[in-house]
Amino acid sequence: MTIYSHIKKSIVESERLLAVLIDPDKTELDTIEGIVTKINQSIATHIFVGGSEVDEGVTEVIVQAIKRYTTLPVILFPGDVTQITDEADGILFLSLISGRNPDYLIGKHVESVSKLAKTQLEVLPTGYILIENGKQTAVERVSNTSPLSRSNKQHIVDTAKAGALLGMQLIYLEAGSGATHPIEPEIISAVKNILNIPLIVGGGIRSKTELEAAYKAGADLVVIGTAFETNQLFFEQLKL
Ligand code: 1GP
Repeated sequence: MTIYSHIKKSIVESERLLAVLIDPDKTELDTIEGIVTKINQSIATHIFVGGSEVDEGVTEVIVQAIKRYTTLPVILFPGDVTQITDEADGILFLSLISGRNPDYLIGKHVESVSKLAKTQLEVLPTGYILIENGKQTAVERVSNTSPLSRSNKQHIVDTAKAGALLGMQLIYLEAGSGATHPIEPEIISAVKNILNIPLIVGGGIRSKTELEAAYKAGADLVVIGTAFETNQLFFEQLKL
């Protein structure tokens, strides 16, 4: 079964999906075995690998190590073309549709084609929507784009709908890694109401309550990075 059909099947069966985000830039190679062992014992269903700024070659080595210790699907969540590696199972082919920088709407994608052609990666076209959160995020800085205002819900909904109409297979609502607040449940549910494709939500989720709130509002797959990085007990707390 493909990664995408598994995500869709999980939604039909009301299974909640959770991706742990590993940023190769912040992760030492010799800690991977311990991290992945904890992920295997947790409720996580996917591992995402990526970061806004990662040195060339580092992602490949980290993904190789992750794959050694898990059978969970490993999906690239790349900040740049240099993070593409055939060692993973799939790739979020992200179009930053909240921004107006052509490089992140189509430019990087064209650049990546010859690299992707040499891989077996499952490509998942994803409309990536950055929502303002009170502080500047790495995505904002690196992509040189502005996030959408969280007070203009209709604009966020219309952006997600436009992504779906363009043929995206997934929509990802992003508050930014380490965001002060997660995306508000009202925004998640407003977007979910108009979508018939899976909805990913991430950024700033640090507690089981916030995780549950995101699912309740309509998130199909939640992404958590910082909470796992800063609190190893977070894995255990999610089971309680
Ligand atoms: C960032 O959505 C992800 O791209 C995860 O964010 O690190 O805040 O969990 P956190």
